[in-house]
Amino acid sequence: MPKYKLINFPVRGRAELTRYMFAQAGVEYEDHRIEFANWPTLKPTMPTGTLPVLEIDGKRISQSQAIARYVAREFNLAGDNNLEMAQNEQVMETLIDIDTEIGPVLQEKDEAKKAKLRKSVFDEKIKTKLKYLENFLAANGGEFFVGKKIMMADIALLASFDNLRSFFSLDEPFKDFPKLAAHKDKVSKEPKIAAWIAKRPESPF
Ligand SMILES: N[C@@H](CCC(=O)N[C@@H](CS)C(=O)NCC(=O)O)C(=O)O
Repeated sequence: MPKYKLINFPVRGRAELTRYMFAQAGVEYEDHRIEFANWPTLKPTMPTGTLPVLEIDGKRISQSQAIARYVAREFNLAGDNNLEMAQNEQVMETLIDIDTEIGPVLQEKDEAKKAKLRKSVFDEKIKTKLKYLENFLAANGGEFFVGKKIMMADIALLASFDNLRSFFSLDEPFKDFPKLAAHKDKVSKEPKIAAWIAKRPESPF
């Protein structure tokens, strides 16, 4: 087994999906969290000047999606055949589309405009995409996004729920999507994932 070191800021953020998958796979890794104050010195040493970065026996891989998909493939969470892999990625890409919608909300500095934008982006853009996700889940029987077991797409929905809750200040972003809400609850109670949630460091997002 290679030696894994996951480098990120002291947040869940873009690294949390990978942390969940390490937990689900029961694989040891170093969860290396760097202080923001040390970032200017470290930035030039990272492959794309960003975090997260995963070191695999000392080889650095950048880009959170490349990292997550590598880890999923290594630990049999990416799909058992080419079609299942595409179905997992279909969910992943829809979640990225949702993340892309969050960007302008985070960048808006004026609090009044931000509140308005937050509501319109959620109601008019993100809900449409949540509905697509609910359809994918329903089409596969409602329990898992793909096949008959937990995979990357299922875990990614949990990570995205957390982002939506943090960045939209919504207690229940899946209020109008009962299948997604039930699915996210079920994944968060998977024993190894629940154990990680219970022991992980506190962070604002
Ligand atoms: N596409 C990249 C984006 C990475 C990214 O923007 N990371 C932010 C933190 S979430 C970062 O490193 N910011 C510090 C900087 O750009 O100097 C990924 O998914 O990993």
